[in-house]
Amino acid sequence: MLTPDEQIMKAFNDIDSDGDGYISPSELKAWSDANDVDYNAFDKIVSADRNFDNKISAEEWRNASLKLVNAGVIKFNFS
Ligand SMILES: [Ca+2]
Ligand SMILES: [Ca+2]
Repeated sequence: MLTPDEQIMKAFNDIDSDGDGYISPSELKAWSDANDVDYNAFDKIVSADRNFDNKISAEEWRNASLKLVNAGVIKFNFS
């Protein structure tokens, strides 16, 4: 069983499909569609792109999604 933190970072690597170390909105949308996740649930994560470069770094991803996971808004199901 992975910890929430490990799941979040595994998700980051999955979603970063081009492997550039950042999640783009289009990568997040593609992953949400493929995994039957509501893209709108990630609104807060997209807006967590604090330097507004349209790329979500691992740190931006981790901080925002950990809050959402803890609040029960999103859930990752990696074993
Ligand atoms: Ca990427
Ligand atoms: Ca950013």
